[in-house]
Amino acid sequence: MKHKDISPAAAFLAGLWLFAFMAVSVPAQEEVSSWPYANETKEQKDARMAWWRDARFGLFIHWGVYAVPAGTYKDKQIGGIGEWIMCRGQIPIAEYKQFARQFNPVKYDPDAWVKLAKEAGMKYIVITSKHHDGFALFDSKVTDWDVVDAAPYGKDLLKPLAKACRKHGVKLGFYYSQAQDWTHPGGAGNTWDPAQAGDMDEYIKNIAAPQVKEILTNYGDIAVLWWDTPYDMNKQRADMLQPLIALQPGIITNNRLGGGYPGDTDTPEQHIPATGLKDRDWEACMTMNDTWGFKSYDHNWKSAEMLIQNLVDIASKGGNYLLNVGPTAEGEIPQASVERLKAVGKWMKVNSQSIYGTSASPFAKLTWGRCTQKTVRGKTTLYLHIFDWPAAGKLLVPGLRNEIRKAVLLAGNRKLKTESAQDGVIVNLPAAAPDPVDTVVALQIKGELKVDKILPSQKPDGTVELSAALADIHNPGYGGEIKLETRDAVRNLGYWTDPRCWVEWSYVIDKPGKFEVSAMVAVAEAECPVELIVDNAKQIVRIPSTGGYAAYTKAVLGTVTIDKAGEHNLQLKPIKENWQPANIRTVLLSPSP
Ligand code: H79
Repeated sequence: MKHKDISPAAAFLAGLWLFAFMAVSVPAQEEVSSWPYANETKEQKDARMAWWRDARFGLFIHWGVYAVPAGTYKDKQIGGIGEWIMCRGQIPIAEYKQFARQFNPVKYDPDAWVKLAKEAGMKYIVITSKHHDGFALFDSKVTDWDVVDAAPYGKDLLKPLAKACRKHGVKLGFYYSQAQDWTHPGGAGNTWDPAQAGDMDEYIKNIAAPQVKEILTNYGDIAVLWWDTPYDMNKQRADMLQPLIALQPGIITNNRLGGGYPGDTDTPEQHIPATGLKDRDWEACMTMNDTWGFKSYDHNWKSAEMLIQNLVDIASKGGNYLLNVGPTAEGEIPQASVERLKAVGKWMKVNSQSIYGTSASPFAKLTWGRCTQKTVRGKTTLYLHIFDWPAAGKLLVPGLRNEIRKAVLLAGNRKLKTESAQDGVIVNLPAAAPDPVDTVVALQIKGELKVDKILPSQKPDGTVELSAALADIHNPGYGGEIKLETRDAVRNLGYWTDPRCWVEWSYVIDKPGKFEVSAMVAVAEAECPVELIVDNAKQIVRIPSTGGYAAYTKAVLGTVTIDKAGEHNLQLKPIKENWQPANIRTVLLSPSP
């Protein structure tokens, strides 16, 4: 099916399909002829990925003509992400092109942008060389739809950025929308303007491929090529682009080329995978508000605290964080973004060694925060990221069996006392948290890391408490997200407005039997139906209304039989119809007669 033939509704569904596609990795095709790294050894791959794995934190920049309408078309605020305004507003090409005449970024200061990224602790930048609207931020010889020919500014925007990156030692990557192109004939995604009709193979051959060659040739070392939305891509089309990456030896590409090519990195968008992604390098790309490209009225900014905890959460799961800014048409990064990047940088100044070059946590789940780890010349350091400061000043590192060489608070380099206990290692902390957002303890251990996996288990009375902090949270990205928040000093699974979000816990049972499942919940409106799944056995249960979002009550959900000792799993999945947002503090399994 050619994209021209599909209705907007079908296009929307295709968008959703695409979005689902992004969440999973692409299976490699048997024949990977044009993949330049097809015969790479593990050692070569590790060497090529080394800087990227070390970096853990990068800046995404979405910048283009869409910053001119900035979310408003014909006096109407257009919903959704700002760089999609042409599509969402069904703006004819001729009309959209007029916006370029106001794209005049006279305040563009690439040196300041790179310095800001560096100050935030970021090691690389990925900028939209061309987004879905087809507009190039560089001087392209194959089109006039670029900043040099179509905008009053008239200068290549990527050249000075490349220069600034080189000067400050920050790696540079290019985002390139290879499939969707709403202005060049034949590009995918434009269902509203017949002026864009054309052959996609020709578009790839005459626009996308030459432009990719341009961005990989004219700007010095390029560290990353970030493909996006492989709409209507197939192997034949991908094969016109893939070989070009050989122009930049060692370049890293993501999983969004299409045609069956997995690339180097998986790219969860707008969400953090519950437990990371196994056996794949991955990078969560996320916005600071609700748009990538600048929207004048989007003030829904995440707090700096949340950005720091996201960075840590991602690192603790072995991934990179690509955090976005959307500069204005004048060339300014919004002040709200600047402030947040500086706040993250302030935290990084003290704690960056707990991020750079680290790998995923060796622990199952920690009630008080996250953990990252690093082994240098055989010596392992665990970085304990304390989000929730323990009241008694004693931090249990559950299941850790090593002797401790040294424990240090990164804030102030203060040495801490530790002791071994039955459940693990206890770190003695000062009474107050030096940093309430995330105080980091560097725990240098002796010998090879030894950790017993400790899961929630039965108390002497046979109950198992599954607390909010121990839940694996599954958020889909785009839409609502469950947030692990603190309410009245208690951790809570909140903002559960989207029925696609769900949670699960792992735990251990040593005295099997029949259990009553209850939960400490607060639900305002009406009862909400949810699937309670224990070890794949599903039942539909109802969380009753408790009369308010702050009115926590213990609600009995149902009864389950667990007849084997060992590790088990419990999931709560909303039923779409009649879903009511629920606040959940804990789920409790209690032996039942
Ligand atoms: O560049 C950013 C987005 O513009 C781009 N990827 C990030 C890095 C992107 N393009 N498509 N998608 C992501 C998939 C998302 C599609 C959806 Fe929608 C968002 C489906 C529903 C909401 C797009 C916007 C289609 C309808 C509104």
